[in-house]
Parts: sequence; C-alpha cells; structure tokens
Amino acid sequence: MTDQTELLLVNEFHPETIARLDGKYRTHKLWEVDSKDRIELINSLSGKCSAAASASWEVDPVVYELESLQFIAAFGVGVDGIDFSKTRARGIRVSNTPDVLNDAVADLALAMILAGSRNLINADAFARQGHWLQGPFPFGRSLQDKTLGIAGLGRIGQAVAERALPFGLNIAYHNRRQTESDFSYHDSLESLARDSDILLGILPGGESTRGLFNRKIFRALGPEGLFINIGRGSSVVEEELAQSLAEKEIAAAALDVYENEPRIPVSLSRLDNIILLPHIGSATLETRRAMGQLVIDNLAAYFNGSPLLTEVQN
Ligand code: A2R
Repeated sequence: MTDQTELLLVNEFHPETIARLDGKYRTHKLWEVDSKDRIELINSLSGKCSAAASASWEVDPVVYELESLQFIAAFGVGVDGIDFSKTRARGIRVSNTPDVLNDAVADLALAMILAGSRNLINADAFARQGHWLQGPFPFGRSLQDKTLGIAGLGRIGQAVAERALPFGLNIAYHNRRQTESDFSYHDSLESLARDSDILLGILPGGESTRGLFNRKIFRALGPEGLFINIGRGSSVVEEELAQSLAEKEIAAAALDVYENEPRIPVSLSRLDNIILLPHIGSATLETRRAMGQLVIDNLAAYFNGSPLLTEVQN
C-alpha cells in the first residue's frame, strides 16, 4: 500500500526504481511539469515534503526552493550535480550510490584499454568494409610491461588496477594525497602522464578537477600514449584533446564522459583515433538496479530516522 509520505522525484534517473518509489510514496515528478510551472509544484509541497530523489549529476536548482527540503537521495556516485553551498547552508543531507558501480565502471575501463590498444572499433569497420582484401590491418600495441597511470586511485580506480594487473600492466597513480597502496605514486598529473603508456582519468567533477587533462598533460603522455576518461568530462579540455589527437601528440583516446553531455564536440567525433562512448560506465541492468536499491534504502533510512547507508560528507 502506498503511504502518504511525499517524495519529490527530480528526474527520470532509472524507470524501474521510479516505479518502485511510486509504489511506496506519494511521488511528485518534476520533469513532467513545464519548467515555468515547476515553482508552483515546489511551493505546493512546502511543509509537506522533506525529501527528493535525483540523478547525482544533474539537479534542477528549483529543488532548493523547497523550504522544507532536508534530504536528497542521489542516484550515482559523482555528486557534482549537487549545489553543496546550498545544502551545507541549509543543513540538507545528501546520499549517493558508491561501491555498487565499481565493477561495472572498471569493466568498461578495461574494455576501453583493450579496444584502444588494439584499435578494435576501426578493426571492426575495416573487416566489415572489405579493406582486408587489400592487406592486413595495422598492428596494435601489447599491454605487457606497459604502465597504466590512474588519475584518481579511489574506489573505482582501485577496481581498475586489480583488473589491469593480470594483463601484465604496471600501475602508477596520482591523487592529491598518497594512499597506502604499493603502486608508484606521482605527486603531479604531469609526472604521472610522463611515466604512463596509458593514462586513465577516473576523477570526480567539480572545480578542483576542471580542465586538469590539458595539452601539457597530453604532450607529457607522448605520441605513443593512449588517454582514457571514465570520470567526468569537465576534467578534460576537449578542444586541446582534439588538437593533440589531430596532431598525433598522443596516439589515441577513448572517452565515456563529456563536458556537455549528451553533446560531443565535432572536433572529437570527426577524428578516427578516438573511441567515443555514450556515458555507459555504470549502465548495466544489474548495476543500475543495485544503484536504485541504494536510493530506496537511503530514503527508507531517512524516513525511519536511521543512519543513512551512504551519506555524502561535505
Ligand atoms: O585527491 P584524493 O587524495 O582525495 O584522491 C581522490 C582523487 N581526487 C583527485 N586527484 C587529483 N586531483 C584532484 N583534484 C582530485 N580530486 C579527487 O580521486 C580519490 O582517490 C579519487 C576519487 O575516488 P573516490 O572518491 O573513491 O570516488 P570513486 O567512487 O572512485 O568515483 C570517482 C568518480 C566519481 O566522482 C564520478 O565522477 C565518476 O567517478 O563516476
């Protein structure tokens, strides 16, 4: 039976989870309301509704106009869509969905490392289009004894490292602080890039990582280097990446994330030495379901007055 607890749903982050929340609460779907009428919905919920659920990477700012808002259950691990200046000032608590997506994102990272090193997407086109009849496909690169530089050795970065070791890759990393791991630490991204054959970004979004992957870093990675980003698009200066790829300052790249998703700059999509994926890191049926479950469990904990399962400390 649906209880009368009110819940604001900000966007359609996962239809299956939305349907389950519809069955549990009295839900209000912000995305079904015209932008100009949203404030009316928000005002009508004032004093009655204290919780919202949203994709972690985008929260319509009108949500913060809800005076009684005390909790946002975010679907996703990267919480760059949340305005923490507002949540902090108002004491609004936030949860996200870490860990349950580590495996899926790390699996995709390995797929991108392999696809980039062996040029798999172009190889498929080459085979389909009959070019093989005119001669063999150009050689790829082996992984054994190469160095994978991980920018952001956190939960997901660690899962990537564990998968990369059996392929014979050496692991190096850069974080702002050295961790307890035995992998070789670089205190700057440029030094990591210089030491890497493959440079993989798995950094959060936000101001502290904006534009960190720029031309200086690509030049340090060098003409045989492969650059991969599965963190946030805002950490890459996309035009400088396009220039580095066009001028062969690096060999190839593979991206799953972009600064203005779902828009991808033409300067990147016209290049043939880059693999472009539509932000599918955590997009498996199982992982999205697990993320949805965590949103549901955090909401239940909030409404019961129990500790949140995965509260974001900010
Ligand atoms: O810097 P530290 O010591 O806090 O290490 C974190 C590192 N990191 C940075 N490294 C260099 N420069 C920065 N400005 C910087 N900011 C953060 O990134 C930490 O090792 C890593 C993030 O790891 P976790 O917090 O465990 O996040 P998780 O679950 O691995 O996800 C990473 C990102 C998400 O934020 C989404 O944007 C994307 O993957 O899905």
